[in-house]
Amino acid sequence: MFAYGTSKRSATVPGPTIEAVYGVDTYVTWRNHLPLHHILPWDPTISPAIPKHGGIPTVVHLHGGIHEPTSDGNADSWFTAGFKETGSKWTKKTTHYVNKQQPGNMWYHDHAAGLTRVNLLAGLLGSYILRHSSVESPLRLPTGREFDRPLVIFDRSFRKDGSIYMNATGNNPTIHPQWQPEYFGDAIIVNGKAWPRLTVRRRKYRFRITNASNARFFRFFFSNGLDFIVVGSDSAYLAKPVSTKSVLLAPSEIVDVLVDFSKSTSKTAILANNAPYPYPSGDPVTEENSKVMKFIINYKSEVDTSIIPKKLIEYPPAHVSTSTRTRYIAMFEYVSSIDEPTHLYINGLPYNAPVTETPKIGTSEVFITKISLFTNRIVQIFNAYNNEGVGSDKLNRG
Ligand SMILES: [Cu+2]
Repeated sequence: MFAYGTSKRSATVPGPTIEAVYGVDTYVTWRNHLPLHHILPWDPTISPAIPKHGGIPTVVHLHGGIHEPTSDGNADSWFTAGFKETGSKWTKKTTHYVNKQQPGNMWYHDHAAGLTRVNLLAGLLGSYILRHSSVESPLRLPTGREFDRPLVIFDRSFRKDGSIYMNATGNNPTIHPQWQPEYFGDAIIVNGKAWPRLTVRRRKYRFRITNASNARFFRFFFSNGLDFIVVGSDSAYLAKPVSTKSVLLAPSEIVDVLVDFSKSTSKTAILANNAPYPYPSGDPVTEENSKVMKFIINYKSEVDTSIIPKKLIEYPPAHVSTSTRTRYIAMFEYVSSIDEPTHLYINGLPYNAPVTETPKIGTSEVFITKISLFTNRIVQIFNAYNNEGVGSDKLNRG
């Protein structure tokens, strides 16, 4: 595995959860201690970062963070061990996250050009929570390490010896020998464990659930019919809680939910998944990937001072009338003669083409986006990593 941590011994997958406080800067010097050779197959034909002197390039992107472009983990800001070699956009060793946005959930992950797919699979990902106590305490949601927990969920396949397995043959082997636009693993992993269980008290909990899969959607539900009370989506709260029996989560999305185990009529509850893969018209889930996590619910009733508030946080709406411009963004997936994807372009241009869109900070614009699909695969690809790699990063480069 590749893992984030403050030392080799304490590194974990997912990496340590970074808890930031509104208005207090976070500075992180990310250092690269990755080995000389990758543990997973990668493809030299999709323009990955390839250092001249070897090593594995990496750079960290904080997904959902609002901060300066030089701290954003541009795909070309990669660096190798000891900062021996750096990508064309690399500027500095220490990233600066200002933490001046609304409280909510983000995640950090590798973002190196052409390698994000495999570096993430190898384990380079973790949660980042921004807290703002004067805004959040009045909500009286469940708090503290025991009752407010991040759940980072992804799918992986393993060899018998426990190492990660990834098929090394590309979908278009004559064009891209190893590149597969999607990865689906057999087992479901929560916070680094396959099908874990957690004993919970008969009360409300808050779970910040990140879908850190490369391509798998999850449609979560509880085997005993418990509700999810959704309070947030990605890095923002909803205006008011929404109660639902199932939650659909695309790759890279984060849902923030409350679960009230005092409402359970059974002793156990299984967090399950029934999203076909690829979503929505792929294979049905199997025994291995339909079960996510088991909760064992304590018998004893509890005093629970947390509440489900009537209102959460309302944000000012985006005003279309004050927008300065409308842009048309067409995303297109090209396929080979065997109907397998070969590459993705935006407005007919590849990622490394010169910048065409240069919106100004502080202005509002309308983007009309058209995604042309040969398969439903592209929705997942864009929702996952290439959206940042190709879409918003491209805009950031201006
Ligand atoms: Cu991301």
